[in-house]
Amino acid sequence: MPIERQRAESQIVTTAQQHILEQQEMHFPDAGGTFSWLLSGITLATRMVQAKIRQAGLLDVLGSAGETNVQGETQQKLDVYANQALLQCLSLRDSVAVLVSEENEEPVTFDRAVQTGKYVIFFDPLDGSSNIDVNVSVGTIFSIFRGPAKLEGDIKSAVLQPGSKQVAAGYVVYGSSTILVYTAGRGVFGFTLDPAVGTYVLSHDNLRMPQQGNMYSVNEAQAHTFPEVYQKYLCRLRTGALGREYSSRYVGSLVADFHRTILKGGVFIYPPTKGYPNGKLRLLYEANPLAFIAEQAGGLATDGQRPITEIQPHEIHQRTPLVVGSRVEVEDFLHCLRNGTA
Ligand code: P6P
Repeated sequence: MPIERQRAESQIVTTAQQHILEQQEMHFPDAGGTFSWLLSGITLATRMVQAKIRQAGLLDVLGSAGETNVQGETQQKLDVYANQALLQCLSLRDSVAVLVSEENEEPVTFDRAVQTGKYVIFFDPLDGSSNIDVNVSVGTIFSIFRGPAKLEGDIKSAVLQPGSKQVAAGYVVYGSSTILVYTAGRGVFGFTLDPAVGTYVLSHDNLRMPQQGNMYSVNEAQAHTFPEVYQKYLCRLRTGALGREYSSRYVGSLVADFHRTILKGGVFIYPPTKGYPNGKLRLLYEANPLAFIAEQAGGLATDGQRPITEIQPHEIHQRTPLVVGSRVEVEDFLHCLRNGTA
């Protein structure tokens, strides 16, 4: 093979933009470019956020912004920046009809012409932000639905859709490297940001979650307040009932814990607790997108009653218990639930 061709082939990289366009041409030919243009708004915002995070200690962007968000949580300065970056980048995409953010009490709507505004996007702009000051990985999570052609009257019916209606979902983990993971319903793909170029490059093609892992992820300090079936299930993991020894790994940053789980297998659990009887994690912009990604990668996600993606939401900031991970571990949990025994 001539040298030039060898060199060319060895240097072929696929950027997120190219990949999204290919996915769109293959599976959303009627999107007419709006879907890829929409996703480019998200990737742009995350590149802005990662640039701020990388300079956090130098730019006085650490620490509290002095406000609390709709969840009653103290907003970190980077929370505010990340939220503004996503709102700004996505508001410029005229295919966006509604934006729902963890940081905003009410949905943000846009009075688009009927034929343009068609997507409803949910996002947690900077999940795990309380970890920022101690340099622990944080993340952005997003979920995309189609909305009605025209938003009329109460828009909540447009936004309160079950996760099975998602057309795409993804997250960016700002860790030792910045990685975008997304699905548009035809597999899961990961892209690592090349900081020298400022471009996301395909690094995890058709990502599949191992059928079984050897790590479980839960806040052990709360275990005594978990419902009994969760405590019995954890005992099974700790005592080798699933045929192998498990290690406990818990970062306390959902995107970091989930990213490890999708790559290495195992299970992440946020059960009902004394402090959060309905679970702490939010359905629409945390559990739904991660559940969609997990299912597309061959895993499972449940709230203990039903698959996460089958929950009919009743409130945009509602919380849910979450058990998500490899098929073997989650099916064993469901078995414990059905039989009420470990
Ligand atoms: P706990 C971060 O605040 C977060 O919302 C998720 O990123 C994380 O998984 C969870 O809370 C950690 O909660 O109660 O274990 O500190």
